[in-house]
Amino acid sequence: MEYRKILIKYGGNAMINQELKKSISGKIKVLQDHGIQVVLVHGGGPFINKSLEEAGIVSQFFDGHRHTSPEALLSIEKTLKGEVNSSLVNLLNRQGLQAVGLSGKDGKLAIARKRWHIAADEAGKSHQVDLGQVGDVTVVNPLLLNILLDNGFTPVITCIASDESGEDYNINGDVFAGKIASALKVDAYIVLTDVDGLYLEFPDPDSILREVNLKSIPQYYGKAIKGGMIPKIESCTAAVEAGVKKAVILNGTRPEQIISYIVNKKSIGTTITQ
Ligand code: X2W
Repeated sequence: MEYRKILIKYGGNAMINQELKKSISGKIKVLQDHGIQVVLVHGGGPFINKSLEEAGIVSQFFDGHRHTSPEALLSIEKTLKGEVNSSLVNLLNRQGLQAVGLSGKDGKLAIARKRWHIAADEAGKSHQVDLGQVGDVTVVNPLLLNILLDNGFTPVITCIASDESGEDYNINGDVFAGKIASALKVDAYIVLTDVDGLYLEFPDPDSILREVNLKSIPQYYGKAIKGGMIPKIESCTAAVEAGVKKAVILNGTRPEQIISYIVNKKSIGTTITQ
């Protein structure tokens, strides 16, 4: 298939060093040189961990969502927007692109709502856990992104957004990226992580699942899909259900995979289709 518009989710685990970030930026330039519009959505978990540690704030996670106090949110937004986003914009610009750094707040491109965590007690009864300033995306307004893309700019978006009343929220990067990919109806939603795809038996490369469809996904929970892979697969599933043709898990620590998959159409990573 021909790709015209793609979204790449770049997670903090694949931002191990400056060289790697530089290399990813170079691949995005190659894609644009092939006439492909690229939106970059990023998180920055390890950078947030560091800044919260320095501020003496302890992090607690609930199914991949970090409990976020108002004080933690200030530190998280500073890190994601002021440090990670700004550095990616700089690296893309150095490649000759015109990158535009954004969060969901800019142009109200994403509207958030508070997210509650559902937990089960020892008797199996479920109850809601308050995660503080943790949100979900309810609405995406793709106009600003399309204006930027159609004029040759590269949007670089971090996973913070406000609700209708202006309250700010910290949103899991995978959840956020999946919603943006869905609204843009991209041809491919690429999730960059630090492994080569979904493994039936990690680390046996022959056990990587090359293609899975929505119907077969549930059978892999607890096996190929566990831990940090859960929010990634959930966001891929949601995007494909919303009409994105394919979602792909690739290894961001091997940036050449982006070109192999999109330009050279190699069968690598794990592709999730309808
Ligand atoms: C995430 C946002 C960053 C993120 C957090 O605080 O870590 C929540 O958990 P990666 O690198 O993409 O994992 N937000 C609510 O998701 O970063």
